[in-house]
Amino acid sequence: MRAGLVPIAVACLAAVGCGEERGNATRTVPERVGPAPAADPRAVAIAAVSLVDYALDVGQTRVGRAGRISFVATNDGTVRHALAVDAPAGRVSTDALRPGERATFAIRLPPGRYKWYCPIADHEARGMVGRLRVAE
Ligand SMILES: [Cu+2]
Repeated sequence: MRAGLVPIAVACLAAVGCGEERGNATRTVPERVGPAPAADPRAVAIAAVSLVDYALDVGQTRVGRAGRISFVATNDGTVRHALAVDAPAGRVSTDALRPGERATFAIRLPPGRYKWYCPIADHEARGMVGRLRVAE
């Protein structure tokens, strides 16, 4: 019996590192859901989103402060999902997340209203879309 010898995948060992700078956005690779979200420490706010079949289950649709906002997306559905935000410099998105995976990215957003959605297949049309308001 080899109980307890379940291999644990460590996502951050690759030479490319855990985060990825692209413009002013940083992203993490998908990881299994752990006890705490890996939010960007420089973020002024965290927007957490639960991706379900087929909706964005959001804790809030308003962020009270503009600036660097950390998006934490968890796939609580049964198929692959991702979270995308239409930011001023273009779309920023997580990779496709398998059920039970989580990923984050952080982007600097000025005050305004931003679309966030699942960019996979027809999921946006099926209801995985919303608006996030960033206050002054
Ligand atoms: Cu989806």
